[in-house]
Amino acid sequence: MKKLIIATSNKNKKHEIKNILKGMNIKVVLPEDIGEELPMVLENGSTFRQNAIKKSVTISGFFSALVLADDSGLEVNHLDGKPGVRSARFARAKATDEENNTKLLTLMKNVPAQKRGASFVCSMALSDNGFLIKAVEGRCAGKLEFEKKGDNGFGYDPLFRPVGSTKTFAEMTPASKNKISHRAKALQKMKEVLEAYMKEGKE
Ligand code: ITT
Repeated sequence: MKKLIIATSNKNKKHEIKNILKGMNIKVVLPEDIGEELPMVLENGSTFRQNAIKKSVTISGFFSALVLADDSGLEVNHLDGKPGVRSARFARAKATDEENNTKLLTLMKNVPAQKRGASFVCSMALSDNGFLIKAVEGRCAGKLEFEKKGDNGFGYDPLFRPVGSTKTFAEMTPASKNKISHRAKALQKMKEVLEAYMKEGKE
């Protein structure tokens, strides 16, 4: 069975990706499963797509393997798309989720409900042996709450309520989030790419 390495050091992303890919005819492994550390890749692109491609190409060259990388974050309409590619380090370098959420709530303090639109974005790139196979994107639109709600998930999940839901991502079960999230949507597209790529290899 072909092996796919998930190139992320974010443990929440790892679990979400592993769960969503369950049932595919591919062995999904994490770098720690094979006793390796991920090489550092500087995420200095101006788009999620650039960063996802850079991570997956670099890491798949390093491991000489099939690698999936994700770059993701939150775009807030009222803040002209911020925090965007800086989502993980919005408050400062190596910020905690708590610090990032506090900064976002402070910036959005007097912004009324109808102007609190935001979208989670996830770019995913698949590479083999240092060559890009494909990059895809998934989006999930919603609104920002005025305070944190819920304990599940990670990052900005307690502040984000997807369109059509009464719950924030952090109030949902992981299974419910994984049905509608930006990451789930990107992975649905990537599953088709992976299936076609594996089929090609057998021909
Ligand atoms: P890797 O680069 O190792 O994958 P990372 O945590 O640095 O891990 P990113 O650069 O993609 O990942 O930054 C993602 C940040 O965006 C993450 O730290 C969260 O703050 C936010 N984010 C992304 N997806 C999210 C989700 O599903 N729920 C909540 N916050 C999310």
